[in-house]
Amino acid sequence: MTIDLTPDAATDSTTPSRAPAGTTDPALRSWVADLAALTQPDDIVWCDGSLREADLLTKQLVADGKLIRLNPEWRPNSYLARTDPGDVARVEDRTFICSTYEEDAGPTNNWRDPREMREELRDVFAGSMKGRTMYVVPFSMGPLGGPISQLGVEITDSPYVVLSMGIMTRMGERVYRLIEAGEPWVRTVHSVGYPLRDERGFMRDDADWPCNDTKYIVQFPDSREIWSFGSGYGGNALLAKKCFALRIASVMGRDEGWLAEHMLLIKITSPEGKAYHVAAAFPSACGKTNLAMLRPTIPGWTVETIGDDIAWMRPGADGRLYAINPEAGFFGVAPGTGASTNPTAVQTLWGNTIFTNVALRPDGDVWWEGLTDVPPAELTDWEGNPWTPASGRPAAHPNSRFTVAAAQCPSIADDWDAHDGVPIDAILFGGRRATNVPLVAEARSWKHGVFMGATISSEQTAAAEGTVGELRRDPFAMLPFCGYNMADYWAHWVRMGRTLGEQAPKVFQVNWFRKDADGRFLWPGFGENARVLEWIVGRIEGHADAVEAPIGLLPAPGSLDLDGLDIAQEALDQLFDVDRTSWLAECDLTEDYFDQFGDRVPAALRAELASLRYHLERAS
Ligand code: TSX
Ligand code: MN
Repeated sequence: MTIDLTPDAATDSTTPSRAPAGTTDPALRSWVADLAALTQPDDIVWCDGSLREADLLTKQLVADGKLIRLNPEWRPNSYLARTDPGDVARVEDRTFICSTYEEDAGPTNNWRDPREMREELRDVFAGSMKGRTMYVVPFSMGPLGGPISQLGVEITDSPYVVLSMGIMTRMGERVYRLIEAGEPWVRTVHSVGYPLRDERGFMRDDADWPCNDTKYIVQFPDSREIWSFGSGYGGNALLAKKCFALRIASVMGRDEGWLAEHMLLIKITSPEGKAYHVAAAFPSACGKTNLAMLRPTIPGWTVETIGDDIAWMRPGADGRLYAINPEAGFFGVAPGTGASTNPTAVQTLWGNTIFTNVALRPDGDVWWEGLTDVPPAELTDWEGNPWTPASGRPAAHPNSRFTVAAAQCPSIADDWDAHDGVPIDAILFGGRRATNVPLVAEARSWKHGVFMGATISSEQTAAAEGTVGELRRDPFAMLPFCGYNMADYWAHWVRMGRTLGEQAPKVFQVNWFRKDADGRFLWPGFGENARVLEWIVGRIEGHADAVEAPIGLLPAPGSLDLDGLDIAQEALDQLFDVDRTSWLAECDLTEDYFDQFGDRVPAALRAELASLRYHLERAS
């Protein structure tokens, strides 16, 4: 089954006065024409972002066996996609930053010479869309025309990507109009790298999940361009997300004075009815989406969702820092999402959801590890094979995902898509630390907060990740996502503090994952984290007390609300213990870490490290 979505066919009789899809913008038209000449698709479709378009693409994918329609009684308008078993995650070793100079990519990125890479990509993309349709996907990151928003266009030969982009971004025709009016836009190109016609014109059958063993995820920060080849999955293929909203946007932010961050955004309302907005950076597997959808256990407090992954922040006219969630949907990890860990996410997924690599139930619904305590007796696993609880392997891939509109989240905040963004009151930096890092500590200054962000780390939890207990550093949770030299990024954060001055948000370090000597979590986490948020709000309002510790300001005894919580004093003491010896040892590791960036580390961070050592040595 093929469906003609060419401009003429898209102008149906029900909308006689509608202009043909596409754009009159000469730069966009010639860019698309050049790419078509290079990749040689059979057809070009100018997407308009309409429901009708999504519906036609979905029907085509289902007819071709590329999407499984879930039982609409349980999961209306929802679908399951199964990827190639070799195309299940982002490919960091094939992710390249092609700045003019290698030093501008820095020691934590794979740098390639942009001229050489351009030549290489010409060969790789030549004829890569033969036999396929090329889709032109116009999108806005953030509210259309908003002061913090940005436009982009993704060229892709994957209809799964078009559907996903329709959920994850504000995709649609109005973006063409803004481009025609002269708004800048980011060029992004994607091919699954599986042409259906060979050099001599012979057709081959399509693969169930077309992709290529050779993959490229390439960012050109100078020309703000993205080229992705060989993968149809997630961050490799939905180029608006990690590639644009973090890697390219971080460079734009550096050059233009704003911040593109790997942060969730929430709105907290106190019992007095006052609202606060908080941004928080956590590395992966720390429960960012869970915090974004937190249900407070303490009476009178509410937490509402603005974003679960990315925040763009820019100083507003009043000098405060304003943030938007540039995305329009959640691309969340399914395993571990269940009634006890995140009931709000489970409710969000009631319908209109694309699931990728989860398990299929005999009744046509989906399942993954952690959705329910007891697994179903029979399932089809993520690879399409029969599965029972005795199979001894996960039914859903550990990195399986849901793709769903943010607007469908029951805890979505009324101001989640505010045109001008929301004013940020506090920034949180978290890691997964079994030792050393207390439940919460307030930074003594903006610079101290930047130091907290730059030193985010997690202990290895599995042998596969390296030596168990060893620190894995993930500064600002941006390690795989910073589009330039990480040390320059820290310097940019220090600069932003100067711009914001007295209006800069307060900064806090949090850690839900500290353990006792027997390996038991000391803090119940999840909804109880609202107690930490309450103390943070108390600090903003100036009524919660803090005590000086070498590493920052800790809650004064009695200032953290523990009413109704069964936690022993001994556990509390351990939760906030600052051990001089192990902290001094960690300072040595931090110095080694900084040293790999040489003299590009901002002096302010070297000074913060010296100050931390001084405070630790002075403490008795
Ligand atoms: O997301 C988590 N959060 C943040 C919630 C708002 N997780 C899951 C992380 C994996 C993605 C957590 N896990 C949190 C947490 O605060 N805390 C923990 C650790 C933990 C796990 C189970 C218990 C307690 C702590 N269970 C009991 O106390 C019974
Ligand atoms: Mn993320």
